[in-house]
Amino acid sequence: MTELEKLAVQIRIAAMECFKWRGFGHVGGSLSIVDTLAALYGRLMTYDAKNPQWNGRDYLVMSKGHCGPGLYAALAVEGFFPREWLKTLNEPHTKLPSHCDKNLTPGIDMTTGSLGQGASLAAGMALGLKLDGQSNRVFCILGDGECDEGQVWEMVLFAAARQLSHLTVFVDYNRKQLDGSTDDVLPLGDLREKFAAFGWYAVEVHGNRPDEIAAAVENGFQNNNTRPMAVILNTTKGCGVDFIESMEMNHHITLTQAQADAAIAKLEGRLLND
Ligand SMILES: Cc1ncc(C[n+]2csc(CCOP(=O)(O)OP(=O)(O)O)c2C)c(N)n1
Ligand SMILES: [Mg+2]
Repeated sequence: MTELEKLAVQIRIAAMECFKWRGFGHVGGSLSIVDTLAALYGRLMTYDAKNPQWNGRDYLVMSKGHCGPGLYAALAVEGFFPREWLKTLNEPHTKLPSHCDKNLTPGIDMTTGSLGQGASLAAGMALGLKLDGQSNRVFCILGDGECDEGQVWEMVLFAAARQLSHLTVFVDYNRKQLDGSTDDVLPLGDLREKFAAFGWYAVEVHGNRPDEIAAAVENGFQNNNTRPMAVILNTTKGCGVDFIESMEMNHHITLTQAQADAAIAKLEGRLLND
């Protein structure tokens, strides 16, 4: 395994720990985005885990805010806060609510949960930085179901018009949303083509291969300095945990501690056997 692949396994282990103590949650969408989080925190983003508010950092907006637990797992692995916190997901007075809250969690840059809003917020952050002459990058993660929101397409128009070249948007194209497949609910078609037609630098990658994701983004940084970048991630919802991957509906599921422990043991085995 490559370093980024190992990091992705570590993040999946931490995510399963987090869900294990709560017993339920948005497991599918948290797991499908882990490889992007490994690419971001392992290679692409500039940050200081000991000083999360450092103003030289890059920003991440988890616009599909229900996948907060996937991001908390990455932040715990990177040392933004003690790993013990993962046991408190969504409990009263927790610092790790089910959806992202920038006022509660070190390393969370934007409060999200109402789908579509994070897209506009990320574009606003990128515009603000640009107006201030700052070079910090803003990354944003959207769900494919989230792309049903009109607000997303307003942002796509706006970011291209304002040449927000320091904005990179990932779309987790896992083909599933809350209660069905995206093709059944509202087909999105070729998302790469759509972003390109709106004036974006747009690429499509295997979204569960962290090195491929990182290379595509770095390539974009080198070859484009006027357009915002869209990275369409072809992913599997629930990726990395077999029994969750194979569920038809794995958006919000219950999980016993034994199931979580078995998944964690299997993931730990992958690290040991490497
Ligand atoms: C504005 C808004 N409408 C509805 C919801 C309820 N909701 C939470 S997750 C979800 C489905 C999202 O699907 P997708 O974007 O594909 O996420 P993923 O597959 O990555 O979990 C919905 C409808 C919401 N959070 N915000
Ligand atoms: Mg989806």
